Amino acid sequence: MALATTIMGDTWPQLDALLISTLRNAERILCVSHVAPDGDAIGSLLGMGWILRAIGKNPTLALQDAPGEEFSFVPGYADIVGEAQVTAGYDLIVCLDASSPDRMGSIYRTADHVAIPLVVIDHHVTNTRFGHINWVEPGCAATCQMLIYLADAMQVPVTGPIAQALLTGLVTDTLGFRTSNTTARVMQAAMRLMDGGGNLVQIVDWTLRRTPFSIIKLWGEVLNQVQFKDGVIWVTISRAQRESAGVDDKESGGLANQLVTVVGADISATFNETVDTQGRAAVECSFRAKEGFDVSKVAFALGGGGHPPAAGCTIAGSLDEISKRVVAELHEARRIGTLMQTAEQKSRG
Ligand SMILES: [Mn+2]
Repeated sequence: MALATTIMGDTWPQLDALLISTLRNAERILCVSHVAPDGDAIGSLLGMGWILRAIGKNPTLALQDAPGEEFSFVPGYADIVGEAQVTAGYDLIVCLDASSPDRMGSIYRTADHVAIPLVVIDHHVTNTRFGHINWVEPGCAATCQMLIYLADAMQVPVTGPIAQALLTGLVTDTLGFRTSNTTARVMQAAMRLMDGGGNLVQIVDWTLRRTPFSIIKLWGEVLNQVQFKDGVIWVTISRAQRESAGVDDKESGGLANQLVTVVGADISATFNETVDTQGRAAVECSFRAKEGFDVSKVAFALGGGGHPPAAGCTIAGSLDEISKRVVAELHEARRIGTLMQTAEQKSRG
């Protein structure tokens, strides 16, 4: 596949013939989603697996990091394999919900896989179009929403395990249909998945209404050091604090989601002390923004990615140094958002 093809918003579904024929003609398919997998990563990976099985394929579904136990209710969860079970012998790789190739982590091995056609299916506005076929729909609230339209185009009914897997990603990426990208089309998609057997109550109970006690202890540790200035609220989480609370590396229980609900906060951030792939000190940054503010540009400029209301990145350096530097960027993003809102109000009179 010499020419890269990018399928975007309005051109769908006219250009989908190449995508569909590529999927239909492949025999040995590797599906992969992103490191630190969330509900949309796992839901789109498993949903794609079920769609491909419906057309007679037997794909390998792989993730670098083992999916959380809170997703064990999703049909096909036990079929997900790790790096060790990934070979070089595929004729197609399908990458789901990942905005850049590094997000596939150790599953994508350039030496083994670079010659294999790569299909990218993603809804992140920051997607770098790193596949041979790139289908990127920033207008969709989840990659799982895109897979409903893919199933339609392939005449695969969105029922049973497909419905449950796809509804999981739609519910988790919209935080239970509450994010600003929850359009009427998202609700129509959800209704179709529920009609097809998706169990909304089960998904909400297992994924959203669920906080490990260790997370509550961690919040207790860190929240007395929370800082709030000029519409930006942030907190740092050290490895020592995580250890004392008994919380795994990188886990913060979605604290940035909680912080952005603070009255007067337009942008929130958590800074999680960690080590990068080379073993150097690094900080995992997670950003959230209220409607009208954009944290995806900040994350992308720092080597990460995401959406205007939710984005993140990992940067080498110390917790103190990185948080200071990034908070300055967030204040700038907040200033730009405020200016744009003022301009919009003026133009409306
Ligand atoms: Mn997603």
